[in-house]
Amino acid sequence: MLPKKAFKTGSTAPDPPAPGVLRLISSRFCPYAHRTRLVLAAKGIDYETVNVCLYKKPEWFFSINPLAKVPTLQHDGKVVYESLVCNEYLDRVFPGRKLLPEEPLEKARIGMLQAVWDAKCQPNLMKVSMSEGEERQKVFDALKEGLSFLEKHLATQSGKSFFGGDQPGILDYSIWPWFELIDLLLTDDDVKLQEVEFPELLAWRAAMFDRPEVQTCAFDMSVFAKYVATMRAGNPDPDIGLEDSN
Ligand SMILES: N[C@@H](CCC(=O)N[C@@H](CS)C(=O)NCC(=O)O)C(=O)O
Repeated sequence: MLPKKAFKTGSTAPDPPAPGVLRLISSRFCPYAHRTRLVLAAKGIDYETVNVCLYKKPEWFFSINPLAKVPTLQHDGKVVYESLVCNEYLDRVFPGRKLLPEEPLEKARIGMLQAVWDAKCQPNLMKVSMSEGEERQKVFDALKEGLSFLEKHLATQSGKSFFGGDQPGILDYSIWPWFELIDLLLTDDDVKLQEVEFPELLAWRAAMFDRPEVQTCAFDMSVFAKYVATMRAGNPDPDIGLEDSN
């Protein structure tokens, strides 16, 4: 039985996954790993989890993934890492609902929105939560500029709630972890997303919250907040909330 607590520097590597078993090397509070957990849940794929501590990385992790980052998948002797690569691999290899569009232009559109998210939204969202005063307002404006591309795309989808259409697709899951955390990241009133500016995106967020796969994977916000407090105190605790577990 694999422990829930994170493997740390000096730990013995767990045995490789048994044949046919998919393993996710993860970290409980990582939004990138969360992307992959969402895809696994959406497609109904069985898997086991090995949590690693990213502040005191186990040495053996580097021999599986040279970057030693999560998420990393192990599957029948193969290794796949980088969240978007993992998600595409899972979508292609496993049966279940297809999350990536087949149609080339549709696939290109999703890829371009992902690039906008990566360049203009995700970094600014993190910066807003860490900056103050004028600088924070500047970063918030840059974030809103990025988000307006997503807003416009949703507005062109005539009646479809998700970037994937009637159901969430690969992009919905890859941007969701940050939207789930948005109330922790954008705490003050002057940096809240307003209904009048982002009606589509806020409706999308509400629709995502209703999805069973999103609910299954949801972060426990009170534990997440405690984790953030340990980070801010300079001593991140990847096992917070697991005091009674192994
Ligand atoms: N581009 C990577 C980023 C993954 C990532 O940065 N994960 C963090 C945890 S949230 C990590 O593994 N950090 C360890 C490190 O940067 O060395 C992906 O999409 O998978």
